[in-house]
Amino acid sequence: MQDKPIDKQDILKELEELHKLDYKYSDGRILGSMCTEAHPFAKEVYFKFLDTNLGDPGLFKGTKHIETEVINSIGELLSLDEAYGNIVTGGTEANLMAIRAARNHARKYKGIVDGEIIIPESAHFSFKKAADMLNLKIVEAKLDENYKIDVDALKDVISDKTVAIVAIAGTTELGLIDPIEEISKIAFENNIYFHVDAAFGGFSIPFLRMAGYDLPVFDFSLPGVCSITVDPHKMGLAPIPAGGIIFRKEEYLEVMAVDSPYLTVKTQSTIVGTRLGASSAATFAIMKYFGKEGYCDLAENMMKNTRFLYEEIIKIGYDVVCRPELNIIAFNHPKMEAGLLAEKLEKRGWKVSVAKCPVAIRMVLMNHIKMNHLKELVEDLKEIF
Ligand code: 0PR
Repeated sequence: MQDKPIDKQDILKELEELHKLDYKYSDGRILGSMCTEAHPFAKEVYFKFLDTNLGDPGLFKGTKHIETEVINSIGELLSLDEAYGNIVTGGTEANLMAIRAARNHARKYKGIVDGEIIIPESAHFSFKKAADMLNLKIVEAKLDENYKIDVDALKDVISDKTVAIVAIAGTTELGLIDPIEEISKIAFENNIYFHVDAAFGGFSIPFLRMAGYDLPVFDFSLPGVCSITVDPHKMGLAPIPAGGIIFRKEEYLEVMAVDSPYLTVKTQSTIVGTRLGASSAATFAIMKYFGKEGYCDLAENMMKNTRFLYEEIIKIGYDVVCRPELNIIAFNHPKMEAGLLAEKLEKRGWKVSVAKCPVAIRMVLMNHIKMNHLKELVEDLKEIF
């Protein structure tokens, strides 16, 4: 740090120069991100609540009420009358809280000490972080030929050390939904904690179902489901950071509670202490602003774009990995390696990512990708072919 204060204008100039190095969602070139530009109204509200701290909710009673309302609204979307949980920094923290709740619950009620979690091969890497931090062993459940959890293989790996089973509603690489209803039954019968990671799909599957899309149930209407991750900062159009963790019962928060004697509340279950109220306020605002109708339109629009690109890609001759269930498309050139294809696209300005399972170009069609961008992309894909 320099000794003397610097003029605001000079600081801003330096920051703007650096900001220019960032890609902008509005250019329509970011095809490998699950985040998008937050809605301007959500950003406005976020700014107003920047100084609120949900780590000490007795000081910020209004903002705590807002968080509770948001959790209840998301809970209602997920078929839960009374929801418990928090708005956190993202899917990673939400998954970490879920696995911590499962581990502590199993320790308290079943006496399991060296616990294991069963996650699909398609699970987001946040579960590896959670297992590492919580000292749990990861047991992978194999996928079937459709890249979804193979339910029989899952049954085979359940043991008396299993503290949680995880399934995904909107996988990171392919946007697929695991057979959650079947897994819920297995978890329920075996009295095992079942967490659904709907970080990506949670803000679109319920709305697509309302709009008549034939997508499976993944929520608390299934009795085995104990918690769900749903991220407002992905398909919810809330500003980063906004993740959501919803629990079926309060006892899952209670088993994580530690004493916080000098605060205005006497226990705390979240991982983070001082935490943003702005994320809750912005999520509250955007959910009210869109309503179910607004989110239905958004989700349907992204699916229409996905269908358009999917059909065009097939017409050109690329091999698609699977029929998209949500707004993610993965495909390969019949003769060109995915890495090389990604490089060629990158040279033309497209920021794509390469999926690992299976290796393929992966495109996430978020709200910042409009039809004009897709038409340009199709032209480039034709030329490269
Ligand atoms: N669960 C699922 C199913 C996810 O896809 C992700 C993130 C997480 C949990 C973790 O969420 P947070 O990153 O909010 O903690 N999926 C994306 C990914 O890792 C996140 C992302 C977003 C990556 C924007 C790149 C990017 O530009 O691929």
